[in-house]
Amino acid sequence: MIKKTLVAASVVALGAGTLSACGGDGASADDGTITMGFAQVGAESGWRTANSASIQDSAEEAGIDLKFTDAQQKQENQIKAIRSYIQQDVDVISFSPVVETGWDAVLQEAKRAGIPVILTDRAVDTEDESLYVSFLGSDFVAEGEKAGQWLVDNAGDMDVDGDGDINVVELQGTTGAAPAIDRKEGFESVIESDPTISIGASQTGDFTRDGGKQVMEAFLQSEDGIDVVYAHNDDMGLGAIEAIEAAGLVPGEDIKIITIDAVKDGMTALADGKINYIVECNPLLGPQLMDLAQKVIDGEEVPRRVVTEETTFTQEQAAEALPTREY
Ligand code: GZL
Ligand code: ZN
Repeated sequence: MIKKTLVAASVVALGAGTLSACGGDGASADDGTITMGFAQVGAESGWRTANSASIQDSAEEAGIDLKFTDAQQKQENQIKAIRSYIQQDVDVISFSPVVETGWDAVLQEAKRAGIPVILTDRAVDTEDESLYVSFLGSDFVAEGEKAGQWLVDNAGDMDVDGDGDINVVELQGTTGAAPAIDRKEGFESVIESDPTISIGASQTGDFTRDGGKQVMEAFLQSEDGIDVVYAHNDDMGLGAIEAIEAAGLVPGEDIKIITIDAVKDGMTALADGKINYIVECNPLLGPQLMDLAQKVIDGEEVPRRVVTEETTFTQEQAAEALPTREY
């Protein structure tokens, strides 16, 4: 049984990231193995697949007993999974919230059960800071800013149809998801510095390849003079490439493409010249998550926010990086 470090309720400072849970006994085996319940978003993209593998492999490495569920991108399924972990009285709960809002009730239940929660990948929008002990994930606003900055820096080559304006169509991620909201915000905050750049159309492709393809097919019908596609992830960018090629156009030349993630399929398209720039979003959160979980269970101080390291890739850099790419 994990001995939860019990402290008098009055000194439990959940918000500061110091957590000494007081509540029921952990569901762990007698040998002190930590049990973690992880409620994953789904399997919607190459990024998610790499993220799940990192979490599962790292749990094994760390000797953490992992219970893992895939919510098929539905919030109600994630909430159900978290409730089941509370029922099983796991030692720690972690999840990537598919959307930012609607989590307070179930996180209150976890708090009442004395089970610490670690957020990974995406953030929740809550007033109650005590509902989770740490958030490990990328800075999505910065990712959008990097994408916008590359477009501004290369504006001279981006007005493909030569009409004097750079007309961008945007493939947004899942409506209400932190990466979709923040990547849009970051991108727009940078491109507003160049009055020739504007977003002519913007719609969600739900982070999937099929979603990106369908929305791009519609944009190719409804929008004239598309110069650039800004896709919130590689998978939607890859779907857009299919639509652009089906329309007899050359992706990366007739229409420039900027995406975010830098998963293998995206990097391959970048190296092949079908995508022009990718901002990396690192999915390999597993090792840091397991380290945070161990610290939380041991009652050690953990940072409230851990921002993942990540970079950007041009076509030349992708060709160099591909052979040794982990995901
Ligand atoms: C970002 C992650 C996003 C990826 C998409 O951290 O939440 O969800 O960018 C994935 O590929 O579907
Ligand atoms: Zn133009």
